[in-house]
Amino acid sequence: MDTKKLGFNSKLIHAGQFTDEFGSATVPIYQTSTFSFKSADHGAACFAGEDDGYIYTRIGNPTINALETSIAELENGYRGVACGSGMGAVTAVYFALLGAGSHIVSHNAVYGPSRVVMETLFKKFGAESTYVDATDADNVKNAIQENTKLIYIETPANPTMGITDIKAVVEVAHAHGIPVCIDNTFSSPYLQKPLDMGVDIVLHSMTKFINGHADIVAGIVVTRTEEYYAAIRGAMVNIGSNMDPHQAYMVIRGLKTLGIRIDRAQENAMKVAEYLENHSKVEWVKYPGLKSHPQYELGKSQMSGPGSVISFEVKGGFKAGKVLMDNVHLALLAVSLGGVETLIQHPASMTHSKIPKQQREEAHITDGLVRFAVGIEDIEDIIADLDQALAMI
Ligand code: LCS
Repeated sequence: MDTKKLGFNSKLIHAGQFTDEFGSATVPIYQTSTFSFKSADHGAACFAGEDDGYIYTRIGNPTINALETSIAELENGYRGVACGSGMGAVTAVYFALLGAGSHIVSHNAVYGPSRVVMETLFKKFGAESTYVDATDADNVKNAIQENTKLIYIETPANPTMGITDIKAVVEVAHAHGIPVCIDNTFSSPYLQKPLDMGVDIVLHSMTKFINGHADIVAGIVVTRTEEYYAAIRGAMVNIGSNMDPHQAYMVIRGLKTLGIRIDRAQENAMKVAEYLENHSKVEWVKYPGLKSHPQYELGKSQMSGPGSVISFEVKGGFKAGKVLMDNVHLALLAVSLGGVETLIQHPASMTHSKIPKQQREEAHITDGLVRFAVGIEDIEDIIADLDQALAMI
């Protein structure tokens, strides 16, 4: 079946899938580290790339390949490189495209470790980085240097929910011959398709929406061209940020319901955002579905829905935010997002705590910012939980 012609929700279930001699309805788990060759010549041909037979699971595995094929198709990309975690995917991209004397321009409010790894580990090896407010593409343009090898954007950004104009950044980058990588974790391919907007590389922490059940850590990179694919797969294989076959099976299982999960979560999120915006104890709310979001129109033009992550601050800042976090019962006080369960966390002391305070403030990650990842529970229960916790402030 040519799954490329199917609708998105049908692709979620059928793209990249294969069966075995028993007619298994799901992709089997090839829980093996290595694959035997038919002959010495066959082994040599596999290593030479003249035969596409499997060699070793760090290099490739049928279960992992099913997931890679599926996500690549959902993103309208060339091929995918699955990784053991979202950070495995981020660093595989950095390793493939950066080196001593090279430079990256990135958004100042990306997921904390995606920035910290550049400013600590990659810096140690002589790669430079500039973090700017990429929600204004002119800032990206002005930060480009002679040695800039990658523009790296997260949109919507974690945790500020700032939205970057993807097409504007692509235009600026490509005018200088620089590739663009978008971390599409917050939207998933269901809501946003960066490769269709001219982006070269897209990546995900599949720990979030794609798997969606808070039981797996995983990542993936999808490229538009063979050239970037080969470079990133090579990096992934050599640094060993590969996925495990059982992990791939779990992600495939979660992926199938991506569309209906996001539909429900963002319907809930819209109601939560409106509730928060009208609450007397709430200072501000940032959610791409609210007209008050500074890039509301841009968000609508490049995303088919606002997603289900909200950032907000209660009056009284961090002290009051702490009372809220300590008094919710349905929402779990936990990092991560994109699962079926509602989560609440405090970026300044948790996910973004390794970023110095001054840099956090420049990126609008204020000490009072609370991140709320809305799940698929009954909306009445989510709001009742928030209501009783806000009453404690
Ligand atoms: N990119 C984004 C946008 C993320 O939110 C995360 C994780 C990563 C990459 C890294 O993925 P991982 O290695 O964890 O699969 N974000 C987290 C968060 O906001 N709370 O906990 C993890």
